[in-house]
Amino acid sequence: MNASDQGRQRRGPQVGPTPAGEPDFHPYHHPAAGWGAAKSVSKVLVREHALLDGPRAIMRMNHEGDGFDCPGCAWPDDTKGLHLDICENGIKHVTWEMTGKRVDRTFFAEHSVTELSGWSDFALEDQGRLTEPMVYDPESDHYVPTTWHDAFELVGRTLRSLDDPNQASFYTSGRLGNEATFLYQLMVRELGTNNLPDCSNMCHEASGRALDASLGTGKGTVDLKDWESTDALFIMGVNAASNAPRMLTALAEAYHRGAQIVHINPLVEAAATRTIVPHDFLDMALFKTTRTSTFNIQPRIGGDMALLRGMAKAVLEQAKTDPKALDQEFIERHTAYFDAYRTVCEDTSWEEIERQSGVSRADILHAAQVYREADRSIISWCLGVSQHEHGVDTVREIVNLLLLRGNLGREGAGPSPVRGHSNVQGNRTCGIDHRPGTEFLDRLAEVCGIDPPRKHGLDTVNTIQAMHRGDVKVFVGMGGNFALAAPDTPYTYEALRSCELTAQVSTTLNRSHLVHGRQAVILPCLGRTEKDHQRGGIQATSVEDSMSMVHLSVGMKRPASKHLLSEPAIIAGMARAALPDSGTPWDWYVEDYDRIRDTMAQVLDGFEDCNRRVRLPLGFRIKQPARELVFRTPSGLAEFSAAPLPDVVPEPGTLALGTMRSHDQWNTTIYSDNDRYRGVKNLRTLVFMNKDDMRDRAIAEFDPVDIVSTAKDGSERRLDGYLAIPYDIPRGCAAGYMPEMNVLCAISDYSEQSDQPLMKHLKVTITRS
Ligand SMILES: Nc1nc2c(c(=O)[nH]1)N[C@H]1C(S)=C(S)[C@@H](COP(=O)(O)OP(=O)(O)OC[C@H]3O[C@@H](n4cnc5c(=O)[nH]c(N)nc54)[C@H](O)[C@@H]3O)O[C@H]1N2
Ligand SMILES: Nc1nc2c(c(=O)[nH]1)N[C@H]1C(S)=C(S)[C@@H](COP(=O)(O)OP(=O)(O)OC[C@H]3O[C@@H](n4cnc5c(=O)[nH]c(N)nc54)[C@H](O)[C@@H]3O)O[C@H]1N2
Ligand SMILES: [Mo]
Repeated sequence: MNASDQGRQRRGPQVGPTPAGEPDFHPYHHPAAGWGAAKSVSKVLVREHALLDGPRAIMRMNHEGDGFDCPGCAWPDDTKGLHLDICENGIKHVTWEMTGKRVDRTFFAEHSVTELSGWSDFALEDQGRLTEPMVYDPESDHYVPTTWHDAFELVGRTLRSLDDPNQASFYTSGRLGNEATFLYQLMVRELGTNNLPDCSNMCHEASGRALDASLGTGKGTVDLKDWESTDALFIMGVNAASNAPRMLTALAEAYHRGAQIVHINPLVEAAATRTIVPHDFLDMALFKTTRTSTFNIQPRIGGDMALLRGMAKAVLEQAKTDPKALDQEFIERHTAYFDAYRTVCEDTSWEEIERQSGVSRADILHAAQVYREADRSIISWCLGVSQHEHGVDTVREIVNLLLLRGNLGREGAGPSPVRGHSNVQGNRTCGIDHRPGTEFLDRLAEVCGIDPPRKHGLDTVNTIQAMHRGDVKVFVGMGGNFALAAPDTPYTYEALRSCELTAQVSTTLNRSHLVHGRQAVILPCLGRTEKDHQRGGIQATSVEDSMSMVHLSVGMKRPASKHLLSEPAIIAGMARAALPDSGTPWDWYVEDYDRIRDTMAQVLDGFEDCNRRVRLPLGFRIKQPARELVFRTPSGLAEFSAAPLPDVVPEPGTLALGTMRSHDQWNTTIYSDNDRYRGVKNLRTLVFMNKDDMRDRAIAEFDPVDIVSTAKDGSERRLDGYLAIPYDIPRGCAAGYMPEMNVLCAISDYSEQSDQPLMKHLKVTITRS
């Protein structure tokens, strides 16, 4: 650990900008989106010098035919065709990529790595776009320019020198387009390893595992049309107004239609109140607001499974006198293990359900009534449900509840996870999986003529531990910001620093370039908004959204620098250098991405004829067997689960702390230290607490507090001097921002069910500093 890291230890990393003023907190009472959003957008456009290009690009974003896919979240595009479906945070995100600022060789000559290590993450990213490949020079402690050829040679040579290909690990952040993804996993498997950790290991791993076990598919089964026709929406553990803002439009439409909208979240987030429909300019002009909620429930952190169990119990109790409460025919024809589930519901007492959920029986009964009275229901969720010890059981409980009333395989009904990064779902579809299936590997072997390894590889947490032990010596980061996004910041830093080589493919400067191995390279790539010229002309890349729609994205902007390469070209360059005897036509693939898609069509389920279908106006939807009531489970049926309720009630004196995003950030990229919808200004180093929990500890608003987490193995981690904010959150719960709070998340604290770090449920004590 170097000196600047030590200084950062107690107060944690300085991630956000230096505050522009005094911290401020005033609960927000305005609708989500609308003019506040518009104002915030114009500020970003000015700051990034993108006033001319910005608006032009925004008009092309998410457009049918020739636009580029918003590189922001994975919410699907409007199905009604040509439609300007944009949001504040999508615009901020695009503008960040299109910034006029540049990180060039002069910048690196002026600032050593040690100096840059003392900068905030905000300041690093704020330097703008990387412009040419750079290699770390240990003599001078500076990054110095290198050629693409030499950079690839360094990566190739180091990979070739390993005793075992499993000594390398290849991370993916969910931005990577499908074609690059396919080439990347092909290279990695041709090298001989399945070490393919990805951001999904920290995100929706639990959802994938649960849906797979229950329904034989790793994905949700509904699309936007279903959202448009459902009678009841249950929105769990997502801050949609900030993280999936285009959902606001769907919620407002649902409300107008008379649908019920139940939000389940320890915090009443802005999407659970009212909105001004983000792209309805008339509504904006008239300040016309629409409600986006009919009922809000605030469970304790981790209390969702008990709440869902209570709803199921209520439905089953009702069924004793009202046979229509259940869809008996559906249960008999399409499901297995119903009796075991009914028994576990009957055996779970209401007292236990109320205690574990933190919700009154009356409120649970009301939610159950909404569910029972709806002909068609959708349950949607995000990280508030998945990043827990019992994330898999909880998502399976969501499916259990849906199955009771046959809410599957028909319009307006089903499970609908909200995915994170814009192509995180496509990454998994196209082979980023450390536990690949036999069928997929067989086809990859046959079509691509390689002999892929069969042994499962390392995920994110296991990669960090293996680097720390010295078992993994090469780390390749395909996008993302691994150093800061991963749990246990100091431990992850040590792990990365013990590597022989770290190679980062990135668009902007970030922490992962400064926390590096003995050798390090930065490989700067084109962003999604930029024109990708190859021998075969301008290339398009395909992406898959949260609802399994695959469509093309075409960049339209002049690249940030003439030295940038596309991600497929960078992968091909590394592959050629690492696999000199490869029979894979790497360069031929990169000349024309249609050729990659032709191979994908032969290997990937649901990609048949994809070159034609992806060019249809709205692209194509990957077939979902579960949607057709075909279940690839051991029983061939949808399987109820009957897990016991976990104990999530904090021990006396301790609190359950969840880490989350502010409104003005994209994961590790921080736009400002404001969190508009939660009423916070000029402050990120905060902790939201219940006012009674504050009173018990003699903590007043803005008092500095010390937060100490205790890991499963008993070890402690701490952050000192965070400011306490009284907030409408259940007793025993607290919340603060990622990535700062990763310092509190022990590497050993991951779910036994999914290996996901417990980022939403840290056991902490909080005392006045
Ligand atoms: N603008 C913007 N958009 C983004 C991102 C971004 O950083 N910025 N990140 C993208 C990515 S990668 C992802 S994965 C998604 C993340 O989207 P979210 O899941 O919305 O992300 P978080 O900010 O972690 O918010 C978690 C939410 O869960 C709630 N919560 C916490 N604990 C619990 C619990 O025990 N039960 C329930 N029911 N709720 C709980 C919190 O109050 C909060 O509302 O967003 C994507 N979109
Ligand atoms: N405590 C805590 N930690 C968390 C979470 C949490 O809720 N709490 N959430 C977790 C989740 S859900 C996720 S998804 C991870 C996010 O983890 P990551 O995906 O690893 O992190 P990001 O911050 O999204 O990555 C940002 C970087 O990506 C690079 N980048 C941007 N666009 C492109 C591109 O087009 N190509 C390439 N090659 N690079 C690009 C830029 O250099 C930028 O600095 O964090 C996880 N960490
Ligand atoms: Mo994510």
